[in-house]
Amino acid sequence: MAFVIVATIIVIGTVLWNAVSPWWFTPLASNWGFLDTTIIISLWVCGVAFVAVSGFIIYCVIKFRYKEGHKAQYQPENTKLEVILTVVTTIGVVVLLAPGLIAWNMYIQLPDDALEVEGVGQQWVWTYRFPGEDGIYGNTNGRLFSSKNTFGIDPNDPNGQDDILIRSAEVHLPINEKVVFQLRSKDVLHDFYIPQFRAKMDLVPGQQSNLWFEPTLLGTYEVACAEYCGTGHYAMRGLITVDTREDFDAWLAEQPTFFETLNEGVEGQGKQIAQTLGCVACHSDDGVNGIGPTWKNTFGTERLLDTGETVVIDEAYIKESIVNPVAKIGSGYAPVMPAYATLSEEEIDAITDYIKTLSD
Ligand SMILES: [Cu+2]
Repeated sequence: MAFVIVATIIVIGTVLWNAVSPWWFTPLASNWGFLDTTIIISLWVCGVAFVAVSGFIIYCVIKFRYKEGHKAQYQPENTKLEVILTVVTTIGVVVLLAPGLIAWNMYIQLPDDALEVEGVGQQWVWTYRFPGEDGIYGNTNGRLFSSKNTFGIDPNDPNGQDDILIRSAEVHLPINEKVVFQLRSKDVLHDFYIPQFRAKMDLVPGQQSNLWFEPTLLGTYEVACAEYCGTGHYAMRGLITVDTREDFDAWLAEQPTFFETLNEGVEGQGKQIAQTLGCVACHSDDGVNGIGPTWKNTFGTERLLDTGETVVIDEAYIKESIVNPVAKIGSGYAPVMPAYATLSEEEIDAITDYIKTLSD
């Protein structure tokens, strides 16, 4: 009897939990309502099966409990029951699978009339590129990556000159317009995921993957990397702001083209390099320590090292830490920073200058 009571409480509790739980989807902000429908259909199929099977077990425990003089019967064949179970199970499995196949088919049919944006993932930042006025992206090549050309765009390709580069983690999109994200990764597997859009796609190094959706709600939404990609994975966050078309156009007009970034002065270059190399994923500029120590108000101060010695944070220490990070590890930090030995003297100076400006 104890089993019957416990099982009944579990079944009723599970149903109630699903009915009244505050844990539910965030409000939908894209066209992908069908994905919610698919999940709800699956929940219903599984829920009905769970209640039916549990109910049947509870019924059997009560009905066939031990009684003096009663004997079990052996009934190896029951065609009618087998047919019913096979048909019901088949319907259940079809209802579980079919909506997912339909949704996937819609998901991979890219619309022709969509806005195109390239999303680039790297450990541990997102950046974006629009094809510019000509609507054609410039060719890219992994060999061309540098701190000045973080997208690896061919500087001799005329199609690339007007490409608009978003060298920060925040990108804007116009509301109620279809958008196709062409996704590529510079290093390892990442996954571009915006929970409110129900849209998600892996980035595979050496390949382009596509993700399309249509934002339907104004607002700012977080892009979370949904594929474990190293120590800084949790910090690999981006933002998508959905604007009206006018606001979007105004924002886009402020962003630099590839041609402009090639010819920009040294001012702000350190910040830009820190941004695009991904330094900022671990080193904040607001005083909060992350995977690495913050850069805010640290220049000129002393740092305790894991060896127990202290070191003054001066230009020499910063430069050494960029090209050979494990030489002097701050106490309490893991030696996980990659060495940036290929940066030019000029680039290292730019980053060092930038770090200096962050101290009063
Ligand atoms: Cu990632």
